[in-house]
Amino acid sequence: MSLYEKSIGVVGIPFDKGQPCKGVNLGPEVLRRAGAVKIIEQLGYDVKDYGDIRLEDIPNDTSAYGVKLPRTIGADMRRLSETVSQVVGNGAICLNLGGDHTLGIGSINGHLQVKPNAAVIWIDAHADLNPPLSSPSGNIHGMPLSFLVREVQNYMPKLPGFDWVKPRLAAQDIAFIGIRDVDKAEKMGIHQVVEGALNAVNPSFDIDALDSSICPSTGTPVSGGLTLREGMYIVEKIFRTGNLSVFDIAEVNPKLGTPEDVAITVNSAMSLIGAAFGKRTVDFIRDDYSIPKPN
Ligand code: 5AB
Ligand code: MN
Ligand code: MN
Ligand code: MN
Repeated sequence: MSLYEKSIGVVGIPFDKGQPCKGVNLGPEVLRRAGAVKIIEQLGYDVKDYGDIRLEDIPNDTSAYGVKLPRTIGADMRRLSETVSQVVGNGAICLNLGGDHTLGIGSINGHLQVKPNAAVIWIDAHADLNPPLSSPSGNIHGMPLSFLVREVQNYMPKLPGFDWVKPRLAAQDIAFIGIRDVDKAEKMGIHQVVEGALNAVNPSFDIDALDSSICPSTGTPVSGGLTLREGMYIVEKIFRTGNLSVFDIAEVNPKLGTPEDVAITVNSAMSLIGAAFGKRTVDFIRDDYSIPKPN
């Protein structure tokens, strides 16, 4: 089956509770408006848009181990996990439009529930591997992998709202790309993925993996990052493995920066989505084309 004959389920996660900047909840809206669904439909896929996931607002949700709104966030990620399981379980590729990068918890948990051997490619300026007690900020968008990686569980407190998450991911099944701002505790967990071991791949792309000049509208920009071509090359390569299973794009915040900053950032995100689903940047010459001769 040609890669383009697969179905794609699009899921919006208008979620911003994992970090302090307002506006990242508008990510799905701004990406849809820029044509995120259209761009993949035009590539020939059968696309089903699941809309945005419903988010909770649980009263009296007191902090635990420095994490704000744990029960609410746990319920939101549980719903995302169930949706991703459903999409992947139906044989489709899941495209998650964030939202802050907390979404990695729901996305990867749901994916691994259906495909336990999936490998994760974490494309980010940050490792997002802080257990709550070693987090310098208390922001859960810097912690998603700590919930999922088996080797970190000795450092994980029992956070209310998260008893459903299963640490199914082995450290050796994660590749980190673009990392350049790592906290002390995170340094211990970084491993390389074995290329040959890929069967289902879950690239989780935090837009801040790119150089901050091409993603100014994000909450935690870091200079010295990937160029757009490098970012596209990575996801093109993943596409060509034929094993793309879930793709996350996170941390686009249209409330940060000037309108031009937002346009640059959204444009970068759209280029990555297109490349991840096989949009060619160069139009290949058709077989039946011949160069017209002058009379
Ligand atoms: B992002 C930091 N490591 O834990 C922390 O943008 C930043 O999803 C986390 O990668 C950045 O607060 C989270 C200092
Ligand atoms: Mn980041
Ligand atoms: Mn991140
Ligand atoms: Mn960020």
